[in-house]
Amino acid sequence: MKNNEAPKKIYLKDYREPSYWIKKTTLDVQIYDGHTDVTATLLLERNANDESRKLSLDGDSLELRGLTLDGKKLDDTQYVLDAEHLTLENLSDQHELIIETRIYPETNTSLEGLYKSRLIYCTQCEAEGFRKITYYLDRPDVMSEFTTRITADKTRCPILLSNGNKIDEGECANDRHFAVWHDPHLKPAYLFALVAGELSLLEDRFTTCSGRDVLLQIWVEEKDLDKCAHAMDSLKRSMAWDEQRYGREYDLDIFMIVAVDDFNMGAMENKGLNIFNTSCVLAKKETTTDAEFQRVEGVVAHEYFHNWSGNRVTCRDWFQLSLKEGFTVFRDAQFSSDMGSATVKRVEDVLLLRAAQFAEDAGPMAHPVQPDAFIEISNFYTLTIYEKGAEVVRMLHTLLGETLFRKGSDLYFERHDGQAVTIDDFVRAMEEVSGRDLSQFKRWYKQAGTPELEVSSEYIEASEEYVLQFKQRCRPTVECKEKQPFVIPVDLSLLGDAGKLPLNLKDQLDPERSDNTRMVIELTEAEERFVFTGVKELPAPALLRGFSAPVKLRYRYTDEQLLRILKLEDDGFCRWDAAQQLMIREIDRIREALVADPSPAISPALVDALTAVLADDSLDPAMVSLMLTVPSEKYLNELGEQVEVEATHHARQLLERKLAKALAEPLLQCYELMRARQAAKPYSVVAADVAERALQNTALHLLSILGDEKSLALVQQQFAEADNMTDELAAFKALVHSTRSRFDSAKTDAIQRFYTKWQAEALVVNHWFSVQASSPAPDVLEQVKALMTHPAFDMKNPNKLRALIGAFCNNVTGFHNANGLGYAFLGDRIIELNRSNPQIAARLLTPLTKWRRYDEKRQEKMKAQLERIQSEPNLSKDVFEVVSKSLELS
Ligand code: B3K
Ligand code: ZN
Repeated sequence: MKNNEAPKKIYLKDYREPSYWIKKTTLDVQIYDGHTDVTATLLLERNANDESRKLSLDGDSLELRGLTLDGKKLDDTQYVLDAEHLTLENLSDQHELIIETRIYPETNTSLEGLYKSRLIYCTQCEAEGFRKITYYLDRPDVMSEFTTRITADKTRCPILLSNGNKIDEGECANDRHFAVWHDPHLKPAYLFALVAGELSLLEDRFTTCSGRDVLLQIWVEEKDLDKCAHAMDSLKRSMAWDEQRYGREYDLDIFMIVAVDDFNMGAMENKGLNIFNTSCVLAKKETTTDAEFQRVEGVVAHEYFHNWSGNRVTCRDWFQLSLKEGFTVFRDAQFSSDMGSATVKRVEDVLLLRAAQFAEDAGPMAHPVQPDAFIEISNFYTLTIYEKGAEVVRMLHTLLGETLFRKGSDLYFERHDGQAVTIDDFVRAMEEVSGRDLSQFKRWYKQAGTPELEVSSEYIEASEEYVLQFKQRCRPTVECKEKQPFVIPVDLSLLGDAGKLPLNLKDQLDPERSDNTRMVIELTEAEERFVFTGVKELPAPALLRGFSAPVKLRYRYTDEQLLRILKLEDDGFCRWDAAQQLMIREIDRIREALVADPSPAISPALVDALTAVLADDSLDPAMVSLMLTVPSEKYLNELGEQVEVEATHHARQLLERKLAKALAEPLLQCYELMRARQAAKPYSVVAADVAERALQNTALHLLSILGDEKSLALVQQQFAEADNMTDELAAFKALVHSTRSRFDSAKTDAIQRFYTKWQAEALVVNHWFSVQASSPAPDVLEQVKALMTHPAFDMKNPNKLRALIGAFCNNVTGFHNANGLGYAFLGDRIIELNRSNPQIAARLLTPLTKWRRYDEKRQEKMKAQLERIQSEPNLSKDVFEVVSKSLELS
């Protein structure tokens, strides 16, 4: 996009069906060293619902070399070609159009369309990348039958893959060979994929519920073949789970996963040929942390589940993106809960929502789960579409219950199989099976922003009544100033001194959804009041159990009430949240006290409560670990109106120090116990073992803060002895992030050793970058700049960019250093990346977009960088949209 051109905004309200359908798409792809020639044969059929006889095909960065309509070559007076379209007019009802284009995968650094990752040719077409391969109706409602012939050099590209089943292969002249793939399922172009290169294979099989035999293949570079077992196992479990839980069976004879190093996101659900970032496939204990093992499992499942929620039933247009993404994230979250610990998974999801999605909702890129306008769709693969979208589906599940929800999803899949549909179609299926009117519920899709739920209570001892008063409000966002009330399911219970109290509502609710001591009430009004009767003592209300709605809850809990919830509530999320709230309070107190006292005391009640948590054998060690984890700076900074960079950092650091000191003894015991348990058995990633390592390493982190000889020795010992990456990385981080001078030489030594040991493992080297980039050291920016010149760094590889630049920009004290140099550094990188990889540039920009939340001086400096980026010539649509929205007057 040139600076003086206004970029076009696309609106949901302007949706129109295409003028033509593409019944069949036959691709002939000739890969040569340096360029690739693509011949696309399109069988066109006029859309009877549309009068136009004009066909405007999308194209981007293509070299048109020939156009043949029904066997006749067209000259350039017979079509119109501009930078984004190839247009033909006065067409008939049916045509065969042959388009010849030349493309340059070797120099395609955008990682969209056909590109080369190291030695492997691969594609990424979602959302609008297919138009970088050939001219096409590159929109998800145009579904076509694809046949793809790939021809390439036999030695350089022995493996040739595309969607569907291989129907032919053979040799050609000049040491070349070909393969022909046919996909019997109609699909939009965004699900097209092609891979060519030298790849090694892990193979397995799966028998579906109806007895069909499916070949499973994972293709990777040979050196990584020993890291595929976990992904294969995850795939088989996903296939079985989707049959059991959703009645969805796989539909081709082969399912392939290919791993490549250069990939803009985690993975892509192309029909029958998923392409993955290596970071979401490869796993083995020496090189992979537990969190990464779980991510591999989750992403493999997510992409596999898309085969139904996304591929068989796809989106009509990109405004419906959350139809497939929100639903599929919900499905993968259910899967992960079933495979591991449901509470831990829930807490992790809430952490992400609160620290990042709520921030998105409060920032300039805020948009509804179903956006109504965009400039560049790539900017809308957001936490709102994915995570909030999943929360919305989760609320539907809560409101309908498992049985009706399943009926609704069955109806949705059956009714719309093979179609490109909308979010309304999904909700309609849920309405039909439940008989509920979900029109108000749909506001979750239409209104952006995080609702704030203020709750107050009153206990009337004389009448034994307990009143809960709810007020919801949602701040205005660009697309909607006056928000209408949301439907908010509030899962709650009341805790007395000795445990749960029976719940009796004055105005009876559906008894099926409430048992005696727990119920889900549904808020629908801006203000509502619920009266519980027969309440014999002043209770502590456990509100939003399981985080039943993505809202900001405000209730003035007393410390005593939080401690009671922490002790007595059976919902793990609420217990954890009570611990978090106690810590947040403590941090607030410290921040205030610090003005007069450099070392304020912390509340003994908190220490006692955490001591009890540590001593409680009945608790899952993973929960203990989470409860001992002080809220992140990122989350703390979300809580107030204005971010107080230094004050929050210091108060948080102080709380950690004081807790470490006060809990030193039980922490050490716990650390040793977990280590001993681990030492007594072989490594495994079952939830119970992951939990023990999590607690061991949380304890190690806190102990390392003590900074004494003993803790240094402990960390060094773990670093030296670890036989798995979870433990090794935890120790490495403890060394590198230590602010104690006693750790200095061990730190330098560890940085050296870690790199020397792992230099051949790209994914481990990414940890090496990100641990250093997230260090609290005052000279972290200098270190990051130095690391950019390290031979292992590569500006073209998104994983490396995220590991070094991304980690630094999320390092609150480093990036937001008052000198503003962090901002200028990011500005430089964005300007560079705007040219090579606009998608990644726009994404890395996120921390700068939040400039309005900082003090005046920082605001000025952040804004200056945004303005500098905005004034760049040839700004990509991606970066333009984010920068201009950030600078718009609010
Ligand atoms: N559907 C892809 C994301 C594509 C992003 C394009 N910019 C991965 C996923 O959500 O499964
Ligand atoms: Zn997805």
